[in-house]
Amino acid sequence: MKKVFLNLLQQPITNSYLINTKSSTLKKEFFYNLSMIINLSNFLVSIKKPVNPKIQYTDIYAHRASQSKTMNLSFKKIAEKLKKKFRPKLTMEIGSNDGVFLKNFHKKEIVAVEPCKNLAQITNRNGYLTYDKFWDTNLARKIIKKRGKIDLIYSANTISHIPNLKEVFKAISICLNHNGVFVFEDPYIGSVLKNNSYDQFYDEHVHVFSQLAISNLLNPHKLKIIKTEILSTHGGSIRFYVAKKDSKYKISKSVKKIYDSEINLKLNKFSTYKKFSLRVQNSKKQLMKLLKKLKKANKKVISYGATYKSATIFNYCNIDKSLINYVVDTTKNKQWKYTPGKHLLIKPPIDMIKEKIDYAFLGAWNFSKEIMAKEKKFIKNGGKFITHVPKVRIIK
Ligand code: DWN
Repeated sequence: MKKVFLNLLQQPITNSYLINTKSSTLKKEFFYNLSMIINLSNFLVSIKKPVNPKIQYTDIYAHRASQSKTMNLSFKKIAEKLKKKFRPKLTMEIGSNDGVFLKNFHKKEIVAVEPCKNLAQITNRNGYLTYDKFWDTNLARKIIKKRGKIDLIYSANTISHIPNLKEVFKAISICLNHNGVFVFEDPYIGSVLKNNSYDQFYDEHVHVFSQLAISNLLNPHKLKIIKTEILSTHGGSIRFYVAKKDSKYKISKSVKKIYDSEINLKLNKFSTYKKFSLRVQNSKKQLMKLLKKLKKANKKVISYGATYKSATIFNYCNIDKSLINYVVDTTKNKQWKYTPGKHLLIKPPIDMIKEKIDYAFLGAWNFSKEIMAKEKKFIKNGGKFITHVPKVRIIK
């Protein structure tokens, strides 16, 4: 049985940055209802009615995974760790974005899958064979015909974006070597509940995983979780190591430990999600109260990082340019465009002191350490950051 626990109202497609705010452009903007459900038979948290991936992952996809030092370092670290541990002859990445993980491999040792043609073009140009297709069983068969079975499959922030997980895992089991390993990481529902980070729910995050849900979903494909890690990446992620049931791998203690902690957190109970939903409603009230108070006091407030996550916040809370002047972001192809739904202008990074900014809302709260380090002068000069995680507050 599937039950709705949270309604985040009408939302735009988070990747649809607008090039202008003419009424003819606004008329074409696509909105859908973002309601979250829990499937009480396998404990998977998903969007009730996901958007069609063909309108999400286009040749104008904006996000560039290489835009933060934190992520460059994190991908380098995991690439080195996986190479050392599994010594793969052939690796594949699903959802390779602009190649931030691929670049840690030799071009002949890795193949990539990336449905956004503009991104696949970047990595193909850099010499990494990239299939600009959606991950499915047809593609899996095509790849093994050309390259043979795969020793290591890695995927970050992609598997949770795919509506049909049955097809995903079937395709994995087709092309994974007998003793191959599939490693994937995505936002963790345990962290979302702990941090009240409801902005992890948006069109692309069709599912937000728990270990409980993933082990239920892998079972029919003769796949098993051999190890699980909880990560601080992106404000709380979960990394699964998956192998064939009859492979040489034993199940590590981490799997039982995380199972126990998820039962303890009651991730298998509807009431847990309902309570979370009340906290989200309260978070909205608190954020609106704070922003309205700052506006009344004539403070200049901007948002830092035109994240997909912040689209959920702005649209759910109804935050427009009457409350936040504009957004800053380092990604060139987001700059001088407008945020989806609420149409805040996105500027390149600015001198926050010269621009007389009083407060910056952390749209990219998951990089708060990196941002604070960059903006030391702003903070020293009396500038302040606002966050909504784990609760709405001005960071002291
Ligand atoms: O899963 C997904 C995650 C990993 O990335 C995608 N579906 C889409 C995207 O979501 P997001 O936009 O919420 O991700 P980030 O990585 O939190 O985005 C950070 C944004 O902030 C980027 O646009 C870059 C920007 N930024 C900045 O302007 N200055 C980041 C840092 C660290 C900075 O100093």
